[in-house]
Amino acid sequence: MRSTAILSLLILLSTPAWAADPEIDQMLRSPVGKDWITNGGNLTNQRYSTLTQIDTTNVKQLKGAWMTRMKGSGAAGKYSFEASPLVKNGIMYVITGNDDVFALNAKTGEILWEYWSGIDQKISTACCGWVNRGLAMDEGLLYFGQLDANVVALDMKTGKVAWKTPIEKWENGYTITSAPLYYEGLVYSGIAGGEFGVRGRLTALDAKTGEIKWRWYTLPGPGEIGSETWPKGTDHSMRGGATIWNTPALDPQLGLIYFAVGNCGPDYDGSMREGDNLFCTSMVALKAKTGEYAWHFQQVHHDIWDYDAASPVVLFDTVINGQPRKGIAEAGRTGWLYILDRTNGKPLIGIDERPVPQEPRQKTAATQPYPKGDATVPQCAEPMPGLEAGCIFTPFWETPVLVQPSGLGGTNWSPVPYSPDTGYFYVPGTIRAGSFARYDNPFKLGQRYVGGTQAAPIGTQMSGTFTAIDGKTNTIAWQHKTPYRVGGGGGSTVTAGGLVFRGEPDGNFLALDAKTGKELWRFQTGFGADAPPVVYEVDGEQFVVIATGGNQLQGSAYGDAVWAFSLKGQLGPLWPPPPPPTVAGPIGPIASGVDTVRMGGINVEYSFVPSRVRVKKGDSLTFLNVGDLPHGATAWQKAEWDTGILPKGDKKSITFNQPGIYYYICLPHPWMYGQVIVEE
Ligand SMILES: [Cu+2]
Repeated sequence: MRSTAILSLLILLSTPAWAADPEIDQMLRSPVGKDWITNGGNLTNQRYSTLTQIDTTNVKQLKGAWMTRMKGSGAAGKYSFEASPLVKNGIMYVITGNDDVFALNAKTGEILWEYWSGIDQKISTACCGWVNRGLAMDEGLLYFGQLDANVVALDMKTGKVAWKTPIEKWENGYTITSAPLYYEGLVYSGIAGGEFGVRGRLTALDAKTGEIKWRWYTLPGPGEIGSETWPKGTDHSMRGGATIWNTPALDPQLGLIYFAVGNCGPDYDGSMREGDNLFCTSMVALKAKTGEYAWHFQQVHHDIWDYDAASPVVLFDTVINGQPRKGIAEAGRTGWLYILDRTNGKPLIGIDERPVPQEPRQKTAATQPYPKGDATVPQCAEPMPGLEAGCIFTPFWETPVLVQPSGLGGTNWSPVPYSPDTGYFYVPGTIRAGSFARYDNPFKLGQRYVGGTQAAPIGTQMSGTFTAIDGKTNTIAWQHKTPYRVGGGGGSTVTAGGLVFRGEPDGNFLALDAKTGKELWRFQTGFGADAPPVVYEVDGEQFVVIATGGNQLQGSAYGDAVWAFSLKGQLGPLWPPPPPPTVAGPIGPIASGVDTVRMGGINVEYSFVPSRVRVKKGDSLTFLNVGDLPHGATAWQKAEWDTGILPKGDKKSITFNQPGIYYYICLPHPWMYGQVIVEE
């Protein structure tokens, strides 16, 4: 009896506090087959499917197998539908921009259960649209973060809440938009809020109970590793942003978890945060069980351009100079792919520190890392009248400077797949210049804390690139110019059938030859196809699925549809939705029945709210300055109306007697713009 008791005690002591799920853990370590059980396919985030039924020879026959609407969830202008659906044993799990979860029969699209999040519709701290990038699972539970900064677990069979753990409060600027990662009994979640003066962190929760096991702050406290890169004796690092926008990757052999960290806050004002500002805009490795620091690599020192590392890191194995190497890559908003050795964080192909232009008031870093190889987007802005045009790392102060890439691209949140067959990474990129200027922006809890602007001046051309980058050389294997910005939210997936699948913001879903880039198939889904697709198999039939519900930041057509395709599919394409803008100008819903436009509204100094208004001929609109700076509204191009410059608190009414569509700007701040539509 006694020895049995001791034995039981020993077993209890030797069992980790978390309970692992052997079947799922094994699948997470393996190549992706018939099921797609985590956001990036498996622990590598490669988004590479070994399924080969659909290949380069037969993809032309692909048609819609089913299309299911998510009952209106997330179907409005404030939302993006960017989640990768998960599939296990013939059941699909999808989460919408409202954090509502649906379980579907993956073969037929029939809805099996639904979870309505009921999140507070007053959440005001979602920087970039209401969005959820996906789920994680083990054998019994589904895991996800919500915009209200809770991590939630649902019973996979019923959709009932198993546990719910607050990580923070949305009122304090914190939101969750990334898909978590599950592995060996832990759920790892990032947190967003980099534009709200938050302190970024990775949180590890017990998968069974939701108990927080550890946190690793991306912003060091006094005396911690990296604290020497912040000004001594200040607490700027405590609100320095550095949030985690995407799903980590994990190497079980090395026992390390990897993730990318976003920009510093305040985004555009570095004047009070002298130093490199770790771990902003960095790739980081921690010990996966304990959260202990292992290594980091900073992509941009002392970031003042909002150059987040927002795309998920990708693990891959390669051979360089005859040596097998363990690699990790991440596509930055700088337009470069950063390729490192994942055992130690050192560059695998080469990254040079080069001197860059200086602006002493911004406390700019003396040098910046320049990866060897090719960038996927131009790194200088096209000149525009009246604006100084600069290149990557051109600094600025209060006079606007046009810089490309801006903070919305090269590669933003979109994932980047890797094919071990081609050795290529498939990198979406945004081309859009930003007019960068710094301004004073005192910190207030839960308010935007960005210290400047990077809006695209009205009339700026916006487009994109889709590039295959050779992982051995970091050079372009092939590249497509795309008519729209990509890289903001969509993404792609690659298969052993030799295909890259990717959506377009204009609703088209494409299949490309992974080796050559040749387009082999295209299908109009009827909604903005701005999510990364997923590949799976049920009853011997291979499917490709994509959420098509548009993207708030891209301006692609919103909706609530999930489309699945197969070789046996019977459904044809839908009518094309309105395409997204290719020239910068006011976007968003058109407000009717409004008599006031607030300048500097919703705590955004350089804004007109609402930015688009419809009035009747003869109506008046009052422009009211609720910002801190003087602003005006002046008709753009040939129209003849002008409020003049209005100091804080002042207002001026304009009567519209001529029907037409009018754009207007603020003359001192030409990146502020709005639209008035005057109807008969
Ligand atoms: Cu202004």
